[in-house]
Amino acid sequence: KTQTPDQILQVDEIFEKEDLEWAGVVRSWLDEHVRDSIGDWYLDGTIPARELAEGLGELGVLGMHLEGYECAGSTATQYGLACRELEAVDSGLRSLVSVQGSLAMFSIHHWGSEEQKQEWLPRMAAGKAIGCFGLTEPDVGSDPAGMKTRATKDGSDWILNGAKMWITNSPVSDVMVVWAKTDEVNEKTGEKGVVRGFVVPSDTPGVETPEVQRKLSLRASITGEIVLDNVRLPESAMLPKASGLKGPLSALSEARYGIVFGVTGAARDSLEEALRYTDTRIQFDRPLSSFQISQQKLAKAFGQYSAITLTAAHIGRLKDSPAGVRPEQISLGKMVNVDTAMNIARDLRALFGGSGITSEYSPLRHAINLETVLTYEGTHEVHQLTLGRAMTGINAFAN
Ligand code: TGC
Ligand code: FAD
Repeated sequence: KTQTPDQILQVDEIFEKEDLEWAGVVRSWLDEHVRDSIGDWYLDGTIPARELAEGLGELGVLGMHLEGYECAGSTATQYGLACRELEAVDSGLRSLVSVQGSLAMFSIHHWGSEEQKQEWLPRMAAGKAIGCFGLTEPDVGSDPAGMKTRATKDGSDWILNGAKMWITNSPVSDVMVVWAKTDEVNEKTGEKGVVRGFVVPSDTPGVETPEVQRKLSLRASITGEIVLDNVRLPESAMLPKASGLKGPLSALSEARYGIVFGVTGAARDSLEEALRYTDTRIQFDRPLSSFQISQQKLAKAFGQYSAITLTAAHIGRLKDSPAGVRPEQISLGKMVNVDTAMNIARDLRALFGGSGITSEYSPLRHAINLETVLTYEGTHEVHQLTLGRAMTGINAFAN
């Protein structure tokens, strides 16, 4: 008699029944619409973002944790469980949902004017408008305080100049949340330059979004630049409530939270696939699953999967609690869960022998995708240093 990892772990004692039922709905939708195609999209280096966004909008996962404006207003745990199912298929799919709901929609929802919310959020929740989020620049990644993109005033208009790099979905977006520095005096430094957010329709004259080519990781996701050449925007394009790095960092907290849950899906899928394969592949007249070394690999991966699932559940509960979750707690989850999920996927890949390097089986695809996840939304090292700072009180990022 065999048991699945989730049966041994008794996930129904970790999460509420109705939340797991919701995860089941997401999983069934993905089985029907995505799972069979993902290997081909990965090899082709693309994803049908527009068609998928509309489907995911109907399913109700885009901005599902936000209130009002045709968003579902679900709990953080329910949102996390949706991310887990999405990333069990591919990190690129979870990225699409993270960028839409946690980065672009959250920024407008949290920091935007009523008009901005009315204009964009219902369409984005339905997947009829695709959003992206431009923080990183060619010369500025881990240290966004050093951004070079500038927003200057011309009468009541804003003029944006600069470039953003590595922006998920910029080439297929309808709207961009772009972070730039204005000429205002920064109260902390006493120098000119305050980080502000701008809601930029992607067809605004002066905006270009060349696609990043030749990626080896996160291939089922579209990545681009945002080039801003004298982009003129009305005064109303600025997010009125965001001033300083807190604006983008608050959105990053939301998306990092989704990753904490999401990567447990990639780990679970690797484990389930390895169990299926080792059960049917015969060598030396025995199934691979009967060898002690195979079982050791499976048991080790299962132990690690259990730990990251419990970590995600804990952080979800904190986020759903009245006090909320703190940035360093999210850093803990992102640092541990991404690294561990990547190790699980990589170790299990070996059980597939030669077949494991093809797109027929998911663990290597997950492991390679997780290389990107380790880097974006704050690199592994940024989260280590965030935790180091929280524990020692010393900022080791810079002098
Ligand atoms: P620090 O001095 O710590 O903070 C500046 C202000 O921000 C506040 N804050 C936060 N607020 C909300 N949530 C958070 N997580 C926050 N973290 C900080 C903080 O309270 C402060 O507010 P105030 O009022 O005092 O001004 O800032 P720092 O300069 O020390 O931060 C350093 C560091 C390295 C931690 C930060 O710059 C950082 O996180 N860097 C990493 C950059 C990053 O993650 N980029 C990601 C780009 S987006 C992306 O990758 C999308 S991938 C999408 C996909 O496809 O899924
Ligand atoms: P760098 O910051 O140059 O870091 C290089 C190395 O130096 C890393 O190992 C880093 O940890 C290390 N390092 C840097 N500073 C320190 C320090 N103080 N101490 C110790 N080590 C340090 N960004 C967006 O804004 N929007 C998006 O939608 C988006 N999507 C992305 C999609 C993909 C596929 C990828 C790959 C990236 C995406 N990013 C996005 C960008 C991503 O957030 C950045 O790549 C990331 O923040 C790291 O920045 P960087 O690449 O410039 O690396």
